[in-house]
Amino acid sequence: MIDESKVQIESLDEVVILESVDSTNSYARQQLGDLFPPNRKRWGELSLISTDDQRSGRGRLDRVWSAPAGTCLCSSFIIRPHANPKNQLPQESFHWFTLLVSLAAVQVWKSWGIDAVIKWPNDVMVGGKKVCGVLAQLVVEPNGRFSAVVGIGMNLNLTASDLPVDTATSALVETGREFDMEQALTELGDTVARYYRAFSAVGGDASAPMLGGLSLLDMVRNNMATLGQQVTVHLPGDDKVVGLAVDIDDDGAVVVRESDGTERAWAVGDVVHMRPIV
Ligand code: BT5
Repeated sequence: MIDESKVQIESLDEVVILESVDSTNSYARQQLGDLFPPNRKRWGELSLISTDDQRSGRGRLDRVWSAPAGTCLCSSFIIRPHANPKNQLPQESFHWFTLLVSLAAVQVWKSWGIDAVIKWPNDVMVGGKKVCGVLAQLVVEPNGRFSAVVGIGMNLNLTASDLPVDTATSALVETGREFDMEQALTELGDTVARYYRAFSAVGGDASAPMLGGLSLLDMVRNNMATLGQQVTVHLPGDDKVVGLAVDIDDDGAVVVRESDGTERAWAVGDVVHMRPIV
């Protein structure tokens, strides 16, 4: 169980720790669907719900996210730009939240001395294996305002035998040491808050310089393993496109150059999987 008293994140409006839950994303979406406005208002502009015992976690396309209780830090950020009258983030920029949270997680892992990278569209990888998955969902609140719930599972203290799939790894497996859940959560919360506020301050323009003069897009490009890789883009209905991942565009879509030189951008919603060709 995460000790709530050890989690102080000044930059967030609310931090709620649950002893266990089916899914932090579902829980967060229910909160935003509450018909009584004060129950939604309590979440302010940026809040966090976390547990280390998630019983029915989900990934994209209803895939399963799983880990034994006590090993994986499962969190959902509730993002409600409309709660702040000064926030000008347009709804079209919300699709950047997946990469923004992935980038924040990468920075946290790097601060622990672990060489983590983003794999487009929603994974954080270490040594070619997955350590975090991110799931962003758009929510329309009962008053018609748009919010987002961005969930992230962080594999901290799974042992080798706890790993649910052979494409997964954890901080414990990679370093041989245990990680403090409360500290990890504090670092993640603070980093996401910093990026979110910087991104809001530039009006959701991913190409605009923000932290240290770098744009969100620059930071994503600099931490993205996918670029320069030969990939197979798996589309719904068994269709596939093979090519070189050459860039991330202003909308966060991956640009793939096929063998005839054609370049096409693929948005996350179009793609079932994208796998490197090894
Ligand atoms: C994701 O989906 O990777 C997004 C996962 C988001 C999980 C968080 S936890 C908090 C919040 N609440 C939720 O209910 N969800 C979010 P996707 O790209 O579709 O990948 C899913 C695939 O990852 C599965 O099909 C497995 O192959 C693999 N997988 C499942 N559990 C894993 C784990 N613990 N570590 C690494 N890979 C895992």
